[in-house]
Amino acid sequence: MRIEVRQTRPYPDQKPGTSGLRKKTRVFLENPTYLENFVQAIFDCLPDKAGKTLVLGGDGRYHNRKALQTIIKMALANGFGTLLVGQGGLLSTPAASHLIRKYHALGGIILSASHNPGGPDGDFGIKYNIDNGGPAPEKYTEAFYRRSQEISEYRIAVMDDIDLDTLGEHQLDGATLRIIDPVSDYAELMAQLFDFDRMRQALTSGKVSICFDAMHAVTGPYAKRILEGQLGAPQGSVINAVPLEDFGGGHPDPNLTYARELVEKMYGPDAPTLGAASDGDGDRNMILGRGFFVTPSDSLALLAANAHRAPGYRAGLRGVARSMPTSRAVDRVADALGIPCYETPTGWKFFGNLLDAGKITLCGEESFGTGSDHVREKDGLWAVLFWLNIVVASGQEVATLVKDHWRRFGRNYYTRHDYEAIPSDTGHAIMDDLRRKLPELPGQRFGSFTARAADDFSYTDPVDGSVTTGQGIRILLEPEARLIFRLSGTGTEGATFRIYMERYEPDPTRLDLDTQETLAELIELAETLSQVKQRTGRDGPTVIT
Ligand code: VG1
Ligand code: CO
Repeated sequence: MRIEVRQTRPYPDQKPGTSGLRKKTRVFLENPTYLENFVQAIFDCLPDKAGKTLVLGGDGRYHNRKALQTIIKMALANGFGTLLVGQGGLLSTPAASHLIRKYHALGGIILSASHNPGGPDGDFGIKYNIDNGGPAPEKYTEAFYRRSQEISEYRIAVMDDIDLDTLGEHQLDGATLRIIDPVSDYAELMAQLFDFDRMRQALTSGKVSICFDAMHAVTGPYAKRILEGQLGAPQGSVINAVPLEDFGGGHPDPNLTYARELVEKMYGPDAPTLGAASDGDGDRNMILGRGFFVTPSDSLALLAANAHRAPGYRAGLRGVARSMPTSRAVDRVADALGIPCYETPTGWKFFGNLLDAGKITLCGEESFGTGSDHVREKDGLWAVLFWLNIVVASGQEVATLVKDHWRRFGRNYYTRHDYEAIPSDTGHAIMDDLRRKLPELPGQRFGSFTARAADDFSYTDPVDGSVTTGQGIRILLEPEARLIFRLSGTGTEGATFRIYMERYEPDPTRLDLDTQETLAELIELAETLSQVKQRTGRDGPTVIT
């Protein structure tokens, strides 16, 4: 194995966002060494990599295999001792997180642009996870970026491509490369957390049924093996199960708009008990009952309230956490359980310290992300199995579980409106103006609401004291409601402006209202304050969740 040191020059735009470096696939294809520069920048920031283990895989999208071959050769040239690579180049984000932990790896590289479409005209991405299995915290991502701005060379082994499809071990000049089954370690972990015996009984007897839409993304093989294989759900319970480079031309985002096949089934006459979908890299989840959609914020609250029904969580929860824009439904459950509830900035990297320190057991985001201390990423299939376990153990319909939850805790009506791909300048100008308005907001009356407080969210990590500022404009209202504005950190085109609206309803006779109607006054207030429609010339959001 010959190692070459090749000259290169920095690219100015390699700053990781909410979840790694995410760009148009074209950027990776058209700029030679774009991937190499970023990977070398990561490796340069890891001082003790000699002989260590690195986990590698991706969501199978276009360019996954080629990029992986390059990264393998670079990892070998940079002195790693063992490489664990998912067969076919596949690893879901949560499975990669688990492998890093289980095999005490130094870290892992996951190739994915998550729920963004793939293909030459779609998106591609690369993220690094540290030794706890979680996304690299900001002090790492900032260091990667700084390094990428001064990089002048990268190291690569000159060798043939590795056969990614055959399981087994390769010895390469003292280093070991293992092509591993991407599913088995993960499946074993799930069996430890949930009541597989009871779930199998319910599924094979037909008492409970499920439809899981893998959206032609990475969870297909995982869901097939676990739901149909281990738990005995009838063949065909998992749909769109084969991972494709272009996700079958679809948008692997599990929401009511993009998971159309599943939604039609769940609102049709033969709907199964539970419907679910996951995203490109397998960390997001959407939960549906018969003719019923569970908002991700409610899902987190309900999992917290019912966690004791699953064997892995029977001992109770130490605490919970949610990202700032996620609805406050889980806060009420934490109150009732007498456990702490933390509020973090958007992005899974902020949960890592809380999980490592044992301060929380469950956490989640409004963006279809839920997870626990079993790994250090959000975990789509885990959430689905958790719901299945709760449905089986309670013997209740999804809708009944949620409505009972609302009766007990009240309901946090919640919606998010996205204005995607607006000009960057406009996005920043809207945020700047909102920021300027902050001091005058408290005490102001807006229709039936009064602003109680308003700030630009900043977070002090309770474990390491690190401070993260500028995480979104937050307006707290009376009676209890919130309005939040922020710019996305995962987009690859212009800016995406997100508005999050929430209103708490304790009245038991008002728990079945239409979400958009009951939030109409807040939706209008968001427009008054931000003028987003006028300033973008749009007549409404591009996506509503
Ligand atoms: C979005 C979501 C955020 C999530 C992130 C990564 O970020 O809002 O909650 O953690 O995507 O999810 P942003 O900055 O665009 O709002 V995934 O499934 O891409 O790993
Ligand atoms: Co994802």
